[in-house]
Amino acid sequence: MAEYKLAVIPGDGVGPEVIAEGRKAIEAVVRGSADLSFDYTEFPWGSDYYRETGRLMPEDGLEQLGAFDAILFGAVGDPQIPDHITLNGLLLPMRRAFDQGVCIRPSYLYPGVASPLAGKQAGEIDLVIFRENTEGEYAPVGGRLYPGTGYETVVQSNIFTRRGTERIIRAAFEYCDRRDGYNKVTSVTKSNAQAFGMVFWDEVFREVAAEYSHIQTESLLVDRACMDLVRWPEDFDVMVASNLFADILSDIAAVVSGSMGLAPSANINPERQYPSMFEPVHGAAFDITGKGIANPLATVSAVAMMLEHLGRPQEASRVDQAVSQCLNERSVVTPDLGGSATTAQVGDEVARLLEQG
Ligand code: GGG
Repeated sequence: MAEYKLAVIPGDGVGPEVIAEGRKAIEAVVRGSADLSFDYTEFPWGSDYYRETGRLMPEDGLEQLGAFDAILFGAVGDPQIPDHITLNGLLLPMRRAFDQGVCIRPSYLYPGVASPLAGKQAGEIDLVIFRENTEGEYAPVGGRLYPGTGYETVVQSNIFTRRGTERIIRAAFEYCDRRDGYNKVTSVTKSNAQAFGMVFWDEVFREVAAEYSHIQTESLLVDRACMDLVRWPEDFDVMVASNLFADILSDIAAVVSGSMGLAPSANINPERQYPSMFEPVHGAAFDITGKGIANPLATVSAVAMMLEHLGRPQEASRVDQAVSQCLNERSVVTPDLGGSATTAQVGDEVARLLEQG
C-alpha cells in the first residue's frame, strides 16, 4: 500500500471551493484503488491568516511543508491586500524554497468545449508551456531609493542562471521527446531588447537544442508568440519561456482553449529533493468567490498531474478521462463553459465518472 503525505493549502478566494472538489477526485481514485492512500494535512494559510498574524504562513511554514510528498494549492490573492504582498508571502517562497524550477502548464481544446477562436476543432489546440519558475523576472532582487522624492529610483533585476535556464529548456526537450505526436519546441524571449539575460537564454536554447537534433526548434520574440498563440495555436507543441513570459503565455493559451477554469499547472522539483506543488493556473477570482460557480476542473487536472508525478500514471489517466468525459457530455459544466452547474456539482460528477470507471 502506497500512502502519500499530502499538504493541502486551499488559500484565498475560490481556492477553498475548487480544492474541495480536487479532494473529491482524489478520494474517488483512492476508493477505486487497492494500493493507494493519501494522508492529508490542511493548512489555513493565506490572506485571512495574514490579517490575524501579519504573515501569509508561519515563520516555519516552509519547514513544515518540506516533510510532505506533494502540495496541493488553491489560490492566493485578496482585494484588500496588495498582490505583491500575498504572492511573495506564500506562493513564490514555496516555488523557490522547494526549487520547483520546472512549471508545466498544458492547454488542450477538449471535445465539448468551444474555443473563442472561430473554427477550432477539439484536439486542434494541444500544447504545453514550460515556465522557468524560480528566477527570471520574478527574482526578488531590486530596491527603491529616495522614495517620494524627485530622485526616486527603482531597480528590479531579472536573474538568469545557467542552471535554471538549462534545466527548464532541457525539461521542455525531454518532454517533447517523450510525448507522442509532439515534435517542436518553441523558445520565447525578447532578446532584441533584453540584450543580456535573454540573449543568454537564446544561446542556452541553441546549445541544448543541438542535443535533440530530431526535434524541430523555433525561437520567437514574445510579441510574435502572443500573436501566433491567438491566430495559430495549433502550430505549437512545447513552448519554453522565462517566468513572466510563460505566465502570460499560459493565460492566453488557457483562454483560447476555452477557459481559465480548465488550466492546471505542476510546479516540479525535478531532483525530487523537495515536494512539488500542484495548482490551478487561475488565481483567487474575487468576482466569483462565494458564488459556488468556479470551475473546479483545472484543480482536478492538477490532481492528475500530481498522480503522474507520484508515479501513478494509470490513476492520473483515469482522472484525465473523467475530466474529458465530463466536458464532452456537457450536462454538468460551470457557467464559464456555458453551463449552469455549481462547483460542487461538477466535482460530484467527476467523482461519479471516476467511480463508474
Ligand atoms: N493558483 C494560482 C494562483 O493563486 N495564482 C495567483 C497569482 O497571482 N499567480 C501568479 C503566478 O503564478 O506567477
